[in-house]
Amino acid sequence: MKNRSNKYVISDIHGCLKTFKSLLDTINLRKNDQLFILGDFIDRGPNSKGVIDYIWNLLDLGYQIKCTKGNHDQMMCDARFSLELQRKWLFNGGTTTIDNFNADFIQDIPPKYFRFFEDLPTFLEVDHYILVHAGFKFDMTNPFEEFNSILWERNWYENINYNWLKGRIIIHGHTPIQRKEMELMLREIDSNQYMNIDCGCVHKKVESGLGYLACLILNENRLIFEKNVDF
Ligand SMILES: [Mn+2]
Repeated sequence: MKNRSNKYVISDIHGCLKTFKSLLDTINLRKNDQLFILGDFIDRGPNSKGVIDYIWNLLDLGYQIKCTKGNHDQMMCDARFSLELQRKWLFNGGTTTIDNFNADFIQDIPPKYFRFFEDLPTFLEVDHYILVHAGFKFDMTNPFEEFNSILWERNWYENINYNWLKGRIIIHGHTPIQRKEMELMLREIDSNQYMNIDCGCVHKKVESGLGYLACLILNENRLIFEKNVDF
């Protein structure tokens, strides 16, 4: 029996709609819960369009979902503006996304999908957590303003400015890590003040510890792993 509201964080769904849905079943998401999704909704997986449609459907039904933007979501938006950027996106998994939309060209994708991504914040602050897709560059006066790092940064733990961070904990995705490593990271979350929740859902190699959609329950400091069921 679940009698209080939970705060769930997931990331990097990458078009894996079936896995996303089965995770929501597993956690038994309710309308008084809050679900935070940290970007990279699309690309590589089989149903990118379906992931966005399903999130809209849940929002229409009154579920509380807040999202941040990922580099793939930004790449799709940028792909409209030059052939070079389009090539970059297609090379990074955009071809499957174009197919999902039954589109021959990016211009055939309905504008509302681009608008959804464009309107997403780059980070969220929830309680003493900072939720972000990739990470931060800490040699900036204000890391919140370094848009490119927020979407793309990797290997930034050694550069954390704990004076700036104060008591806050950064929750992020973007860089797939193995399930075991994630479980270890959770044990250190309070001293490290960071936590990676990307278990490489779309990289279905469960034997090497990837291929899970991970979900962090913020208020319980607990992880749930949903095995990829999309392919
Ligand atoms: Mn990413």
